[in-house]
Amino acid sequence: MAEETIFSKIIRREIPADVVYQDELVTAFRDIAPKAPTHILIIPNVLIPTANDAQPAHEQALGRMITVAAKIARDEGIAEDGYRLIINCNSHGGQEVYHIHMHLVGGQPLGPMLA
Ligand code: DGP
Repeated sequence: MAEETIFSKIIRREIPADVVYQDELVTAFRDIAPKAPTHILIIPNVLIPTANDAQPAHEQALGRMITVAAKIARDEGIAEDGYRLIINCNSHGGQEVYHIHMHLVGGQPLGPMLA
């Protein structure tokens, strides 16, 4: 069994976070240390530690993360100019929190890499 992270507490609303979207599969909230005017994390409600742990049974939640990202981008007014979706995996990928998450970053032109 993978160990819960602080993100499980955010899903259950046990600690404060600026949650912008939640449904039965995913939760989205503003990053605590934004690297762009819009920086939102989209996570599955089920604990999947890294991209390496993704299973066929997770495909609905993982797919929902992208459709929700697109909805949030529209809501934030950044869809037309564009944005970046990033999933970091393990140490070389720069992953700090071991509950898979998609960064939605935008609101300004982005450099070659930003996460
Ligand atoms: P990564 O390096 O891909 O694992 O990114 C983890 C991100 O999670 C990082 O941008 C900061 C954010 N983060 C970490 N702890 C918290 C928290 O307690 N609340 C919120 N809103 N964001 C957090």
